[in-house]
Amino acid sequence: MERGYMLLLVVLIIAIGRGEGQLVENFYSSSCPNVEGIVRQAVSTKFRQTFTTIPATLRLFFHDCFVTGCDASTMVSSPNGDAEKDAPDNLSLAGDGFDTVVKAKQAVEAACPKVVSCADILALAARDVVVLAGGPSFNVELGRRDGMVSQASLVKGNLPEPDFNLSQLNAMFARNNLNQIDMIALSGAHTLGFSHCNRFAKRLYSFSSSSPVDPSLDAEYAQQLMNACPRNVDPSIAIDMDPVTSRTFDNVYFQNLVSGKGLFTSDEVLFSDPASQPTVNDFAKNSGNFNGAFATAMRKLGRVGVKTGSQGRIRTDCTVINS
Ligand code: HEM
Ligand SMILES: *[C@@H]1O[C@H](CO)[C@@H](O)[C@H](O)[C@H]1NC(C)=O
Ligand SMILES: CC(=O)N[C@H]1CO[C@H](CO)[C@@H](O)[C@@H]1O
Repeated sequence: MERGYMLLLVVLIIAIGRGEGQLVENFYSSSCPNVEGIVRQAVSTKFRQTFTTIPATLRLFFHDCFVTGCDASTMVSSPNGDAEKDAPDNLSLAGDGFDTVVKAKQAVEAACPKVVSCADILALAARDVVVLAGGPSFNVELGRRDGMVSQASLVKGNLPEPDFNLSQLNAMFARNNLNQIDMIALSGAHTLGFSHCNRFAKRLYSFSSSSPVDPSLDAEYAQQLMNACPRNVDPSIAIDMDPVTSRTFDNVYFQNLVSGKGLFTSDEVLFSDPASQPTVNDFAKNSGNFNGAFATAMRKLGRVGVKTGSQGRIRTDCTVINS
């Protein structure tokens, strides 16, 4: 038998033997060979229109994967207003992330109709925005199918809250096969993007009966936050999560944690809890270690709850479940 076929056969046997759908990097090599370039092009066009493309797309991928798996269920719009994106956390999912995937899907459909899932396009776009912001590149595994369910009620309890402590964070990430190092690396996504004031106001004004301001916050940073987010501030006001290099994907997020400038409790606790502090110190000092851990964790995140083979479907319109 020819060598190539032999190899293919071995790969097939291994895949079948595992008995579960596996993602592979070259899933579309014959059905849509240019898919990566097409998505990259659409993402960079969108990025030239607005920087928000970057944080919005990255966060959309995270939310999609943590709620019923990486199946683009978060992309769906419901006429009744009860899809995943309609859950209270929606307010903060910036429209530009959805638009990025819609645009990329249109470009992909023009070249290879009904072949590439919205879930895979979102996974590729999430990698591409990290690269555009100066972060590490990595290969994206493909072969996800799009989910058939998108319900607001499924969001609650599946996304971490900004007041979580280390054990709560670890528990929620562990449910998604992500360990503490993955969790810390992925939290580094907060090197980009915005948060609305209400997500951390408690740390400034009503932390505890003995101390209204969270003592783990650097005093100067706390004052800066109070200036940007006075009590009863307009709820649409949002501030940079990385006060130093908000538009660059870098390890400054971890340096901020070391100096008491983590915006959420869930950020700062990564440094203040001795169980995670060594990893934060490592990532703060060594951007290569952070980049490597982030790339590894993003690939693991992309495997969460995926539908493969005959499960789910390939949507033609990412926002319509049965399209
Ligand atoms: C570790 C637990 C996490 C918590 C508690 C958390 C919580 C939050 C909150 C509350 C916001 C602000 C939303 C707003 O007010 O607009 C936010 C923003 C953001 N999060 Fe997370 N997050 C976590 C992990 C992640 C992960 C794993 C990623 C991606 C890999 C991510 C990516 C982002 C991005 C990029 C933004 C900025 C969004 C924008 O500017 O549009 N987060 N996160
Ligand atoms: C974290 O929070 C949970 C829930 O509030 C609590 O039961 C647990 O004791 C906390 N753990 C630490 C280390 O503070
Ligand atoms: C932009 C958007 O879809 N907002 C909705 C978010 O969810 C609340 C209810 O939780 C709706 O009232 C908003 O219309």
